[in-house]
Amino acid sequence: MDMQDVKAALKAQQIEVPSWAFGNSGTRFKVFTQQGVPRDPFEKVADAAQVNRYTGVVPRVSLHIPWDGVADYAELARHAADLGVAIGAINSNVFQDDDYMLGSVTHPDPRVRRKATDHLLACVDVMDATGSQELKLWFSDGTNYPGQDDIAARQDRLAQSLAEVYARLGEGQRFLLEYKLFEPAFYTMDVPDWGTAYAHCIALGDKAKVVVDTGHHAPGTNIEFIVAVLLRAGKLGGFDFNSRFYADDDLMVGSADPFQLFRILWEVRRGNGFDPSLNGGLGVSFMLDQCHNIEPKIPGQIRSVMNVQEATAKALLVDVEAITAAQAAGDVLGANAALMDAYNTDVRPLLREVRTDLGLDPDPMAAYAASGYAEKIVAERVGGNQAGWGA
Ligand code: RM4
Ligand code: MN
Repeated sequence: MDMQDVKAALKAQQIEVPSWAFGNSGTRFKVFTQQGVPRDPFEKVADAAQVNRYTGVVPRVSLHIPWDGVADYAELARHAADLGVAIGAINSNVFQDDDYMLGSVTHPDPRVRRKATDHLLACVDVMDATGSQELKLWFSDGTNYPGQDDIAARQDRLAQSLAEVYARLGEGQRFLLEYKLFEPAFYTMDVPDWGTAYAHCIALGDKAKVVVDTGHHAPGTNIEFIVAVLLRAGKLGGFDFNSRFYADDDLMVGSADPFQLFRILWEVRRGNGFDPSLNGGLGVSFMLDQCHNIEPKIPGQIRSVMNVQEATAKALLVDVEAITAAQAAGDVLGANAALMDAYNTDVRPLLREVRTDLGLDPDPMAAYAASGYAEKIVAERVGGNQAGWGA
């Protein structure tokens, strides 16, 4: 790739930010409040638009329903468009109702399963109203104790619900099935790994893809291997990017292990995953799913977007001819060096150029800090209830 192509690819990359990252968050021990935090979905979208304003590569914001429930979703979509962004993935939530203690779509009681599936169908209505093209399905369903429920029967219930939701998807819409190893269920999760998600998606068809949340694996898991395999199978729908040191930490992407992020994005490039025409024109979605518990939220998102861009730039700088030749020749050290040369390149000057070309300030963090927006929202957002994770 010559430098012009690398720059063009960086300008074309789209990263999506989560609405919930702008609200207050914390751990089960304490949620810390911050001044100026949004009080409703309209304010969350406004903050997401700031991330786009200073990075130029964040055209969409994901919603979480019912956290982002509004009376008129078309109005929310218009509000987003006025601010230069659009509504991205609709994230369903079947994990915060008392009825879901023993599961949602896999619950032993058909009444609860009906209620959960109805929520998923209602999320497709929100997609229709907002122009969103993807539904993200994450299930907290599972069991805590051996013998608690029939593992295979729960898979049947899951398959049934997914089939109903799949049938409801319109033209140009898809769902992304997310897996997670453990938590909140500690013995079995009903969608614990990419294999289970893949099996359900394969059974349904092209509109069902797997989403890889980077925080949802066992320590030491080779995530880039999963990415390569899913891309090869045409089943990688997207990412929920975040970083983890221990469990599902939801820290800023690229902060705990930037080398892992690079390795993932290299496999994306190798598997043609940056091609927007992939997956019937829906491509691979590069979404963030994180929380900013102690850092300011908008700068936290800007930093995260920059981290993804830096890792992407390094992946784009890998000399494909050199690595391919080394691989073919069995030159282990040469192939590894081709990868490491790219990783060890300082791509910050290149990204500053990309931003300048786009008419942006080359330093998004400084530009946002100087804009006065942070002070403005602290002064204006007085009263009301601050949005918070789970509220
Ligand atoms: C889950 C999963 C989902 C996210 C929720 C908040 O662990 O990662 O993608 O919507 O958390
Ligand atoms: Mn996620």
